[in-house]
This record gives sequence, C-alpha cells and structure tokens, in this order.
Amino acid sequence: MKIKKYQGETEEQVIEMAKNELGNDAIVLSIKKITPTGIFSIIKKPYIELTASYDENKVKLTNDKSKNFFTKSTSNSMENKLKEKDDTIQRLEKRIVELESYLEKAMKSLSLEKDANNNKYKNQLVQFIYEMLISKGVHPAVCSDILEPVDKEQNQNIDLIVKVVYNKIIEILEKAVCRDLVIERTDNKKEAKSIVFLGTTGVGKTTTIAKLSSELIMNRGAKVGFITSDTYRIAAVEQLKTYAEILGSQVEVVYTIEDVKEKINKLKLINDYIFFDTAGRSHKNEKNMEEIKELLKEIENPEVYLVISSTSNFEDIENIINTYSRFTKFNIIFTKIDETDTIGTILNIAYKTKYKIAYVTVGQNVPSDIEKFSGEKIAKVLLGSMYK
Ligand SMILES: Nc1nc2c(ncn2[C@@H]2O[C@H](COP(=O)(O)OP(=O)(O)O)[C@@H](O)[C@H]2O)c(=O)[nH]1
Ligand SMILES: [Mg+2]
Repeated sequence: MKIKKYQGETEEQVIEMAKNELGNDAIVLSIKKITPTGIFSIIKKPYIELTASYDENKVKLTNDKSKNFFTKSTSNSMENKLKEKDDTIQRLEKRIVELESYLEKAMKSLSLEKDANNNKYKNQLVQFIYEMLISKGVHPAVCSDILEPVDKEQNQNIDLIVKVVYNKIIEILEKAVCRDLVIERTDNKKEAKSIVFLGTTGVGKTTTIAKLSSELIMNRGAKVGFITSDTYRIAAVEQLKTYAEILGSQVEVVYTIEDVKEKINKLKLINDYIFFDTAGRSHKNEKNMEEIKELLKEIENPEVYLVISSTSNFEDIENIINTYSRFTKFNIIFTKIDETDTIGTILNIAYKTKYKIAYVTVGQNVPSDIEKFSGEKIAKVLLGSMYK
C-alpha cells in the first residue's frame, strides 16, 4: 500500500481528485482543514487536505516509480512539467521560510529599538534601578537627581553603580534623621516635658504613644503621664486608659481648651514626661486646625511629633506637612512601614522638606514595633531588600 495526499479548496474537490487518480478502491485515511501559521497565514489561505492509501499493484500513477515504460514514454513531457512545478514550489517555500525568519528578526529589533527609545537612561542597570525606584513611589525628580550623574559616567561596573546610587540615597535620608529622640533623653528638669502627637485619624498616634511611653517607663525608669483630647472617637479614651493601666500611668481627659492647663498642672510635678494624645484632625478643615493651634498655645514649650502613615500618597503627605508647618515646629513619625509598597514616599519627604524623621513604626505590636529612623534600612528596601 502507498499513501498520497491531495490538496484543494473543498472536500468535494479533493475527493474527486483522489477518485480520478486512485480509483474507487483507494481508502481515505483523513480529510482535514489546514490553516497555515506564521507568515504563511498571510500568503496562503486555509485549504483541505485528503490523505488516501492505494494498492500500488492496481493503480499506476504517472509519477510513481513503479510506472511502466509505456506510461513513462507517453507522459514524459507532462512529468517534466510537474517536476519543474514541484521544484518551483520548493524554491518558493524555502524563500518564504527565509523571509519569515528575516521578518521575525526585523520585528524583534524594531521592538527593541522602541523599548530603548522609551528608556530614560542609556545604561540598562541605571534604567532598571529607575524603574524599581518609581515602582516604590520615589518621585521622578528625586530619581533624576540620583541617577542622572550615574548615567553620564562612562565605563562603570555594576557594583560601582549600585554603590553610588545607594550612597546617594543614604545621603538624602541621613540629612533627615532626627538626632534628638525623646526616648534617649533624660529630662532633668523639675517639671515634666510635654510631648504632643498630631496627625490624621487612624494613623497610629495612640499606638505610637503606647510604644514610646512603654520604652521610657519599662526600660528607662521614667515616669509618664497621659493627657488626651480625643473625645470625638468612641473608645479612644478607653484605648489610652488601657495602655496607661498596664504601664501604671495616669490619664487625664480634656474636653475644652480651658481644661488643658489644669490637667498639665495635675501631672507635671509627678512625671518626667506628659504625652498628649490628640484627636485625628483633618488638615483640610480650618476649624480643626484652629483647635490644634489653640491646644498648642496652652502647652508650655511643647515637643511635637507629626504622625504620618507611610501608606498615604506623597501629595497628601506634602499637604499635611505644609498645613501643620504653618503653626508649629515638629518632627515626623512614619507609621505602618510594614503595610506600604511605596516606601519611596519617605525618601521624597527627606529630599523635599527640611523636617526631621524621628521614628518609624513597623507593626501593631506594643511596645516592640517601633524603631529609630534609619536611612540605611530604607535605602536597602528601595534597592530591593525587605525591611528588617
Ligand atoms: N500595620 C500597622 N498597623 C499599625 C501601626 N501603628 C498603628 N497601627 C494600627 O492602626 C490602627 C489605628 O491606630 P491608632 O493608634 O488607634 O491610631 P490613631 O487614630 O492615630 O490614634 C490600629 O489598628 C493600630 O493597631 C503600624 O506600624 N503598622
Ligand atoms: Mg488615637
């Protein structure tokens, strides 16, 4: 038995072709639609292919090797023509394959060129670092300042580029490190030092107060009293009272501005520090801001911390800082570092403002999840490590 394939536009056509050549005894093995792929799909339409088997002893095909002399002699010119046609098809097919690979290469280099055109930096590693910094929330202007000088340098190896970028980031962050931390001071004054925590609702003010005061009370033997003006949120006073109870501290609540002085007087001679917890206030609400201003006026020489969630976006943080900066000095505490994907915001703030960053908080656990602000740790995260 031998196999022969027929190609045509329709099933009827290929069956007819097979029948004419192989006769009624031929067996149809398969009929399928062939859809050319790749570049062939452009130049060749789908077609039907029939595969048939036949008995070579019964059927003599014109181009069959077993054909007899008679068939050969009578169809010699026809056979030559068919062979010529076969050769031409083979040549064409070879050419198409060549063209296909040429086109593929051309398209690849075109898309590479397109990507390269979209690149901001010539050096691929610098470009990679740029994309990583952007994905972590670093402002494009800050990226440019860090990366442009590196990109311009010739013949730099990978280690050197990473080192230069890392050092530049550290340099920006280190300028923002607050060196005057409340928990590292011993206030030898007779009267307590007032530490005030401001910031929008839910950023972690009360939790941060609990963390810092625990460190002072438990590890440094200090005495800390609490005053809260957060009487707006249900359970806010209870939350602070719970911490105070554990720490053996006293809590006073102020309901009106007139209460403030009186409550300070109650606590100032028996404590080293008074921690002020305030209600989360919207920096966009002028009346809220007036209240904070009034509260601060009542406190002698307050040390203020602006508590900011690192999960907020850079523009919002900038607005918050600008609003508070109009009426008070402060250091910043960034909370929820463990929850943010855009730690670059901290670099932006360090780069764009003159404010110092005192602490970062890294989780909900009291008292452990608070640390002094470290430029090194943030820089490592920006270059791809985990915060640890
Ligand atoms: N993941 C995480 N959650 C925090 C952190 N600090 C505070 N929180 C949580 O944020 C929520 C609000 O905190 P709270 O101290 O009541 O915020 P406040 O309204 O500013 O006083 C609470 O569920 C805290 O446990 C932190 O560093 N990381
Ligand atoms: Mg609170």
